[in-house]
Amino acid sequence: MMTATEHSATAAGSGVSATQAFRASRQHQTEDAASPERVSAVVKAVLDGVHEAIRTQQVTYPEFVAAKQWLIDVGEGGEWPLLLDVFVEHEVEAVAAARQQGTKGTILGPYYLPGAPELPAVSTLPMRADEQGTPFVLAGQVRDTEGKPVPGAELDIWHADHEGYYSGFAGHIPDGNLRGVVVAGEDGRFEIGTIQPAPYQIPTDGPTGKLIEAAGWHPWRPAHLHLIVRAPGFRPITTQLYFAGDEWLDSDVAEATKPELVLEPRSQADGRRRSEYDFVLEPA
Ligand code: MBD
Ligand code: FE
Repeated sequence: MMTATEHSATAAGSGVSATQAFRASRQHQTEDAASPERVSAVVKAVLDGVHEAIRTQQVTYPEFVAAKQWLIDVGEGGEWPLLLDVFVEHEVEAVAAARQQGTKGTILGPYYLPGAPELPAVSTLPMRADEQGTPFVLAGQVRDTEGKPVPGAELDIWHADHEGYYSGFAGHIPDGNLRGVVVAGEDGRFEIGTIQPAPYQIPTDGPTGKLIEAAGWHPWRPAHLHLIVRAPGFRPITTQLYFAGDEWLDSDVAEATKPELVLEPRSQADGRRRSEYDFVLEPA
């Protein structure tokens, strides 16, 4: 029997959905094949790192077999997007960020879904009639690096619910819940009504969760809002916003927090919590 706060959001369910979402997003992207030199250099560096770990840790045959089984399980559970985004993406993002101006970015993660409905500059995200969680407003302005408003900038926003579950990846949540593309006004301003998400826990019943448990790490990400902020002629910014005081802010399992991305919500007159956050886009 499930209680009101226990759901069938299994690792296998969300893992397979994340893999499908990744495949679907790939169909819209065209990429040049990497040169043989590049493939050789990068893959050799990765393998060198693995070999080095085997030597320094004196890895045994039973450990090698356990690793092989675990890697098979990651694939079968559809958890490659989850695993790679939790443990690897932050480093790819850091390499990219070193050449970027404007608002800090951070990792995309596995739970973005394109095609959320467009909403006016002042709007409330689609949510259940009885959506739980502290009502919250994110308001601000999108500007360019010279300080001029970017009219009609899009804020593609998605986040978990008050239990840390994402629509599209947990069967008990309606499709599209807490997802939307908010179109800023002519002055670049926006005001998005939603609820504050809960911290996110890596599903403990899948291979990624099993690894975390076996290693004695914790499986938590601090509560966060995901955003892609975009406008024609500008480099899109993929980022996340966090909440001051969050228990997991300094130990995010995905290592994706940055001090510039932490909100300090205040209570506003209508009882909702509110944060102001302005985004700065650099030319493409
Ligand atoms: C998430 O919600 C997330 O944002 C990342 C990066 C990884 C796993 C779950
Ligand atoms: Fe997330």
